[in-house]
Amino acid sequence: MNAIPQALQASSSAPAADRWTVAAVEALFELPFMDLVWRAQQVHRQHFDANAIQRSTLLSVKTGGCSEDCGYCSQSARNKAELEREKLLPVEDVVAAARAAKDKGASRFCMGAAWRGPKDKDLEPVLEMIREVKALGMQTCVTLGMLREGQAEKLAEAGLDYYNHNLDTAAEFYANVITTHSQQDRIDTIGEVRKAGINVCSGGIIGMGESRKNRAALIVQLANLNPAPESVPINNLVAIPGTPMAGVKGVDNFEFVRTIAAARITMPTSFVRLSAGREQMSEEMQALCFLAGANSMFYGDKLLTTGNPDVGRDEALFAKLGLRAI
Ligand code: SAM
Ligand code: DTB
Ligand code: SF4
Repeated sequence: MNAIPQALQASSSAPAADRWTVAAVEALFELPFMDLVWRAQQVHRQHFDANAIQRSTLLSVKTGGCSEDCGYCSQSARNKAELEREKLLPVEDVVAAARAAKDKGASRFCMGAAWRGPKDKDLEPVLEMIREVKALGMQTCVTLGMLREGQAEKLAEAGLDYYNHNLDTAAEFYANVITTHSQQDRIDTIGEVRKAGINVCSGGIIGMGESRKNRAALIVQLANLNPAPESVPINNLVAIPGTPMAGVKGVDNFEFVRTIAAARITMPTSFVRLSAGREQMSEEMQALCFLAGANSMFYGDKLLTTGNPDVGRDEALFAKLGLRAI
């Protein structure tokens, strides 16, 4: 017998924009785990090769000293995380890192800067990074904070493929984590990115003390962005010493997998990225996330300031699971 309510069963038609409600996504979270993962895998297979995973490599091109007070972040000047601040890296160092990432099998290179948003003078060298990384034949992504009018167009002209800007957590929980900007500021930047014709990469962090309802509400916000982001990073909080989140317990592994499954079901054609926190996960946990519909990951020994599984370990996992990189 199939215990899944009719309304929650996979249908061949894509969900209309604004279809998802918090109640409907909470109902997904409440499904028996096996039913939820089965449903997510079914949706996944309607739109993707279930054995193919997209791989992006990250590089922090400007580290630390950020004016914002994001409670999870090692790079906020207000937090006490142990971190070497760095100025913007020279373009040639960035291109060398991108070339190395390509040689190891990454298809996208994502450059992050610890800024509230870029000043116009900061943007020029970043545009050069984008042009040169793109010339290597890689997809490009940057995450530079909030954009002012006209900046997204410049990024588009340089050939940028994706802009990462996370909603991070549900609107109702946002002020518990960040007070120096609002979630609406972030939604506005995503609007600028869309208007410029750049693909949107937007997701959030799980395990910051939010409720299940908050997690469902974040997924609903992302799914209803109209269109949903092409790429949806789901980060498991890395509780970094010296940040206000250092002592936060995080969520149970199954709850994290449920969140991945809810993202997959509500955003059937988006790449769902198993993002920060992979270093602390077993291989079996990662396989469960892939089974629940994650089909993208950060690949390379470092995220921005914290560790990620080394490339050899990931290659071994791909071989064990018969996964193919895209
Ligand atoms: N300053 C830009 C911004 O805030 O968009 C770009 C860099 S910021 C570090 C990019 C994203 O990394 C954040 O929005 C957050 O989702 C994620 N992140 C940062 N620190 C994290 C942590 N300790 N654990 C999990 N995710 C984290
Ligand atoms: C995203 O959602 N996660 C990445 C990327 N986008 C920029 C960053 C994760 C950072 C994890 C903590 C750190 O390494 O500082
Ligand atoms: Fe960190 Fe970005 Fe927040 Fe700055 S804006 S503190 S870099 S997450």
